[in-house]
Amino acid sequence: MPADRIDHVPYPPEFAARYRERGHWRGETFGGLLREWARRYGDRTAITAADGTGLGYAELDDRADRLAAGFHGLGVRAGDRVVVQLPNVPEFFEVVFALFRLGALPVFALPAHRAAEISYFCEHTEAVAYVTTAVHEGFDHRELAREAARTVRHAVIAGEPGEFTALSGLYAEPRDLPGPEPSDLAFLQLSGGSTGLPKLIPRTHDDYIYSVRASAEICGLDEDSVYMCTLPAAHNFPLSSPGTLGTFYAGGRVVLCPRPDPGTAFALIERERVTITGVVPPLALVWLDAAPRTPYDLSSLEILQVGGAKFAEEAARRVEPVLKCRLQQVFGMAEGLVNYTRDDDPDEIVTTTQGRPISPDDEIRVVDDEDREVPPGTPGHLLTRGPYTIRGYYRAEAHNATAFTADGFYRTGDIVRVTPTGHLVVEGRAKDQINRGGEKIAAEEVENVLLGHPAVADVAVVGIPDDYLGERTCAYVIPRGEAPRAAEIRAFVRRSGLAAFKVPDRVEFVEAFPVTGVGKISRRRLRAALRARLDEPG
Ligand code: J2J
Repeated sequence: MPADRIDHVPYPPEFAARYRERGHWRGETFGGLLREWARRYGDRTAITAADGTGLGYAELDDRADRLAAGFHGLGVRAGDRVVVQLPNVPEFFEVVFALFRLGALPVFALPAHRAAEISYFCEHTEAVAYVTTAVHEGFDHRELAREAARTVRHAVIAGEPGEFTALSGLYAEPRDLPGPEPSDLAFLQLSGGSTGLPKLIPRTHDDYIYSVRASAEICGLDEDSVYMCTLPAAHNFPLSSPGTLGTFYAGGRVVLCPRPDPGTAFALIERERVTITGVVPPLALVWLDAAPRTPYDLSSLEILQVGGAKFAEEAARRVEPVLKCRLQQVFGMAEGLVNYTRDDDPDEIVTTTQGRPISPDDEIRVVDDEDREVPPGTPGHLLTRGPYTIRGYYRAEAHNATAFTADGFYRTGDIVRVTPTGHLVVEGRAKDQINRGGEKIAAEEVENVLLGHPAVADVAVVGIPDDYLGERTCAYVIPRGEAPRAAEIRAFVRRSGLAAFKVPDRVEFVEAFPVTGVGKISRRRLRAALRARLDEPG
């Protein structure tokens, strides 16, 4: 078996034993949990869709069973991968819990992903099926199903299926199916990535359930909580911090928001008496601007979580006076570690830090370029290890050798400082990734596409400061011969099948890259040099 085919790096037995001993891992699976919730909460509403229709806990449990039988009938088995790309609709949860129950692994694609990403997920994971919607936000996802169908056995469509399998036709008589073990993988989550190809993050039932349960406790969720899923449901933040799964854990109700604009979101907050939701910083800014003039009653909202990218202190200070709710900063990553500011933290901490870790067993190291610990309070690279942080990416042994330390710490690529109170402040980033308002873009992935353009001799993609997004992307292109138009470069990326958010916001043509020192400059230093020139008028 080639090296990169070692699927996943398990927790070392002594760590697993410790996490069980401490009561973090309780031997639960998501399929088993849903059964227990159905018993405990019965007809209480688990999910309210945008159109107001509700789905009870027992009903969700039953539909997951029927769908598990349907997927089983298609030949989907424990351990199989299924790429799931669904918007914020109840079917997302029915499909995901059905797969959990079967022990098959959902691969969480985002609605914005296009042919390049979807084909890659299908091929890299050797997925047996792809589940998507018919049309979403004006885009026909059956086009993607046509691409995926080259490698997967089944494309399943929520809505009008065209030539594919209808999700609605899959609900079958429930069967007794052997479920997965708590230590088995539950799903593959997406990494923001810093290399040419996106990395997949294998999470187990044990570790993820711990992060979900502990998050629900930290955020004070209970049966009266109404969590609005505003960001795409498959993203790690709204899925688990504490997100939809944390809300189910607490017996609360999830409201699915189809679009995050203030008109749509505020109307749902009023109609459903939403108590908590999570957004990325640019969205928080839009909401802050819209709230004073909105006709909607937002008084039910108790907590606004902001995370995914650095939330500027000045904006953070506006949340409580403008939205009349508590701000909670969330600094998390799909690889594991999640930090929250707590309800009883002083305002100063809530507005100026990105919180502290979920678990007493989250190990944090802040180090210099040589992996030596820096003095307390000094910014450095954040390394972390703990009861819900992965030990390696899926089928990525070569990459894992540099993304993790020899003793299993994950190199987050974030530059942080730890305050005397133990809170983390994100000071910057050392990874080749652009954080475009919470959407992560690997510079290299876009560069690799652009290098395929006949008029591009060389290219470097960097993040440039942006008041609203925090950062946007700029492609510095050395043309081969006459420079093409910027619009052509952008259209080329779009045509390549990458998600639209990866299309460079700006294109600059240069004759040469600023090369300092002798020899071949590393791409990282090149990107740094280009960023440093940004003060020049473009
Ligand atoms: C600065 N940078 C942040 C923050 C994430 C909860 C919340 C967010 C994510 C997420 C998540 C940041 N300030 N508050 O999975 O469960 C940047 C860091 C981090 C990367 C992870 C969750 N919150 N970031 O954003 O996997 O650079 O997860 O390493 O998408 O986002 O991105 P992602």
